[in-house]
Amino acid sequence: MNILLINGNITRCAKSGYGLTPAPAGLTSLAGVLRRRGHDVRIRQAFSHVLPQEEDLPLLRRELGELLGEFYPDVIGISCRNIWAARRPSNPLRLIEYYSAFYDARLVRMFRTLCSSPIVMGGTAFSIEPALYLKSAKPDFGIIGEAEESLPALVDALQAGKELPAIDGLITESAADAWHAIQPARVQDLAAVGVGACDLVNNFRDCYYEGGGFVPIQTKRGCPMDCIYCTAARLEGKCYRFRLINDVIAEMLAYRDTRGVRHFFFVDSTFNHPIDHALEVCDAILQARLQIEWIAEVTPVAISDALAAAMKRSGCIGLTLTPDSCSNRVLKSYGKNMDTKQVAEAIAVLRRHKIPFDTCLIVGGPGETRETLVESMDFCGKHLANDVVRFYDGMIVTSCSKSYDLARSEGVINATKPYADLVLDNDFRAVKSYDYFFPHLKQPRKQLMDWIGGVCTGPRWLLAGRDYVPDPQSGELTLRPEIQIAEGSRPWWKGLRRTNERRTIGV
Ligand code: B12
Ligand code: SF4
Repeated sequence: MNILLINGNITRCAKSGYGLTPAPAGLTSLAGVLRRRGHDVRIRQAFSHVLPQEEDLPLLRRELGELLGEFYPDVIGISCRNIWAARRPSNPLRLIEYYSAFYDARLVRMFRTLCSSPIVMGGTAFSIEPALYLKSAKPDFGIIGEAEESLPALVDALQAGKELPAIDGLITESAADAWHAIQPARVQDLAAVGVGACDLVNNFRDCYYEGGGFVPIQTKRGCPMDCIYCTAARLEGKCYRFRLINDVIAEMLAYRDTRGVRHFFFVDSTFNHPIDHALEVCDAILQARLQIEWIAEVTPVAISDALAAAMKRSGCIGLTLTPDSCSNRVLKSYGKNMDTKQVAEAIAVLRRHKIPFDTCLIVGGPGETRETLVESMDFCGKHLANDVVRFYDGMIVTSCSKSYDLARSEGVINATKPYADLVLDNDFRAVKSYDYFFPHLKQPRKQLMDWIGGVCTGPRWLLAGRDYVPDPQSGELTLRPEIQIAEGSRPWWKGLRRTNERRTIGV
């Protein structure tokens, strides 16, 4: 069959914490499996669905029409990655316009006017909030979770024209309200994933690499840790499953040799845990003499000198540390299973091995008080005074995370309807309660932000709600004009400078 896979993600705030649009790792992986089963597959990036006005829809129709002109699909798959659109809506009073589902729904509508091929949605955002997509975009099918086995099964069934068999993770609009009961699809043996079809993404360098991009490579799935806000348990499960190391290296080689790229991002939820596996990946890179540069997100609990040395030798040029807080009380309430001593040790190891890093914190989530935030800021002032630290104000609560049960038990979230319905009913107030931000202080957000702004004073510290603003032209979130990124910095945060280096360090 002819299968057209569309990447709907266009979050490309290259100069912000959102980063350049990541290459569609999920679609590449799916395309590899589908092609090996004899299907003719294309992967395309959509652009015009996020243009601000409905009057732009003819542009979208033309863009999709051109795609269909060169390849008539029997099935269309749309990958939905981020829940939020990270751009200024054209109508700020319409809640759905803050969500990528609004834009992906345009894709579905336009395809419907151009062809009658069945449309399947999937991807991380779809898997976390399927009802929002099913109710607003109305695809024929959705697949919750990892689709390397379920999508081929669906395609086979559609080709055979028979009644659909039971397929893991498969959902349709009629079951939208019962989505919690559907187990996400999961590939037990990642050998079945093989090597992704990186040659099928067109315009790869321009879309995803030039201007600071990193090519996504996954070495494993799953995470056994218990951070309360995290969706990994739903998306990938709690047990590690490892890809064959030969497949990982073969995929990097294929990207390097066919696309001329040499910068990679290990997209495992945490690259360095378990340490043995991370060491194995570093050794394999060295043995294969890949001569590449790479970055990853790492947990402070698993950084040894031996690993840091191996990472550095194999081409690591930057890491993102994700302690989420630097107060022991909050580390506990966020379920982080570490203390600030371990965070400080991890920082010391990275410094010893001269590995640049940035650090991410979530401010105002469950257990956070003014005192704990000051503790965190003190720690950052002591250990990270001149480093890049990204402070995200508010913990986003999704109904598949532990923080949801907690926020409900505290009465912070007391909505009686499912999240998707709140969004579609334009209920701003109820939806706002899913952004957990010092709810017990009962102070307006602006007041709290002014206070946090006053203590968030490092010269290279970013406070998301203050420092990320919509670009006046495109509406995409970007950094405030006084925060500059030096041209060609990889990763972007290495080149971060404030033009008004105004601040005193620490609290
Ligand atoms: C690595 C990563 C990043 C890296 C990406 C680096 C790179 N160059 O690729 C960085 C750090 C830059 C990043 C940034 C962001 N990320 Co991120 N990221 C991830 C992470 C850990 C892995 C994504 C990945 O590549 N997976 C590997 C591929 C193979 O899997 P996959 O894409 O899920 O695809 C599978 C399925 O989803 C499905 N599928 C996918 N497409 C389709 C299509 C169809 C038709 C079907 C049927 C199935 C299907 O099948 C695929 C194969 O199994 C995920 C968490 C996670 N564990 O998934 C978060 C995640 C995707 N990120 C998320 C977010 C929010 C962001 C940011 C907005 C964060 C921020 N505030 O800055 C930005 C946005 C970036 C952008 N421009 O879009 C969210 C998205 C959902 C949400 N809550 O909105 C996730 C899920 C984490 C979370 N909080 O829950 N991210
Ligand atoms: S936040 Fe990271 S370390 Fe914590 S549970 Fe999620 S994937 Fe694992």
